[in-house]
Amino acid sequence: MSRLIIVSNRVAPISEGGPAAGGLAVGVYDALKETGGMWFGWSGEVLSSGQPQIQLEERGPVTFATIGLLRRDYDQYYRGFSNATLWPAFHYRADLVQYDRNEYAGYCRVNAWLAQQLVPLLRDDDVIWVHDYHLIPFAEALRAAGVKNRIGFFLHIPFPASQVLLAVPPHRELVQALCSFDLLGFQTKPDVRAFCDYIVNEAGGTVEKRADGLTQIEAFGKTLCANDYPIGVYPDEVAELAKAGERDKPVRTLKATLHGRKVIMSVDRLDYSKGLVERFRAFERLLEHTPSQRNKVSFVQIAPPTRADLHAYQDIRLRLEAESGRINGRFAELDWTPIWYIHRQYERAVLAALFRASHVGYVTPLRDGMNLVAKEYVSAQDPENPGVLVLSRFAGAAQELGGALIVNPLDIDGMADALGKALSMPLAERLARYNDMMVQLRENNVSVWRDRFMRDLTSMAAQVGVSLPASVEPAQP
Ligand code: ADQ
Repeated sequence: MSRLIIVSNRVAPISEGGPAAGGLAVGVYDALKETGGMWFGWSGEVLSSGQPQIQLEERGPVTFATIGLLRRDYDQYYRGFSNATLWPAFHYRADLVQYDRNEYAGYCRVNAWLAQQLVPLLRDDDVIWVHDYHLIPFAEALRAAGVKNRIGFFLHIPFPASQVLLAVPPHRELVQALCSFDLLGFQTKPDVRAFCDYIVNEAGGTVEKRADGLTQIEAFGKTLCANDYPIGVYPDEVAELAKAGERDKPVRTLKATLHGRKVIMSVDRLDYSKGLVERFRAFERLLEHTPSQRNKVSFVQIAPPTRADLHAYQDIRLRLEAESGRINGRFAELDWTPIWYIHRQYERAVLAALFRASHVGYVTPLRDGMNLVAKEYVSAQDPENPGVLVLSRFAGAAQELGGALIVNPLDIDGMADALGKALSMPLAERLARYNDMMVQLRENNVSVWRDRFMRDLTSMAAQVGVSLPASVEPAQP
């Protein structure tokens, strides 16, 4: 039987229900544990010397195949080109892009090396699904090693407008490498449009909509397809977790400490793309302009630090510490702390219960491929008395969650108004918005995301006579 092989930069150390600060880890593991297969990638270990060896570990239907990275590879491929060049550029922060051609060479070298490590583990009929910006050259490297299997790619982060992508010096090589995949998946239609715009206007290729809805691309001598596949969550599972977590200590403590005050809740990895500074200022603006809200509401921001060895991340951390201290100093009273700023990870059940206990989900990234927190917040609500989601128009999730109060995260007054509206929204309107969003979340859960992508990838395989994983039916035209 054919297998699904997932390749991602990091194979997450996931335990059921445990903390997992990262949307890719959450989405991919939820998808893989149902079908079974192999998950290949970096173990998270950084070795100062030696020859990294693959470790295989079976956990239920999933085989984890992980390998360490040498220090130089980690610095160039992961810390350097992936996170100091691609991440800011793809989140429209050309001002933060740092480029070093040695790091780009390291990025390509590590992709080729990882591909060579995977090759001996592959069977002829495996279907390979590669994830995210760390691995853009991966299909090119597998093809160079003679691999003929179907290979798909899913980009978890936004694909930027051409004029922003041009800020990355090897933009052409990157797009050419993407064209070695058979199927490219993006989070939203605007991402697909941005990619097609580059193909037509910068690469001189062609794009054409097919009868089955896929966009067919001809460029760099290759033919491939692209489509949008918005990643989802399992809303009913999140709701169950939220109910179960209500008895956990952090949730009881939160409720006891609040003395009936309302809660605005945010949960993010600490990242400059998440719009945290603007978010803090909009909360400040609410307190400034609406004195009746003072001592009536607290804002809880949970943000575990990530990529702490990069300057831009140290910078955002310092700015947030300064902002939360300043705002608390300005408004706090002996019995009330306006902003609770917490740097730690929580178990999924605890997070879900915290979402359920809060009146407003405040999710305002400056750019975000999708944003699973927005979907988890809605899913976790009490169906009889749901909270309100305030959501940035620049999160991919805004394309689906029309029942949220959609805001522009650069409009501080607009966000403060939306917070005020959310805090006083009548039950009937909250219910209507919640029910509307839950229909959408149930229709497009993680299985649907995985199955749509796999169907499209394997139906292409069927056309060329490659056999398919038994669990995945080819798409009907
Ligand atoms: P991320 O940028 O990591 O993901 P997001 O989609 O919000 O962003 O996922 C974060 C995940 O980590 C959520 O499931 C959340 O519950 C969890 N998490 C966050 N903080 C946590 C904490 N303190 N403790 C425990 N868990 C925590 C990338 C892209 C997104 C895209 C996802 C999936 O940047 O745009 O939605 O991949 O494709």
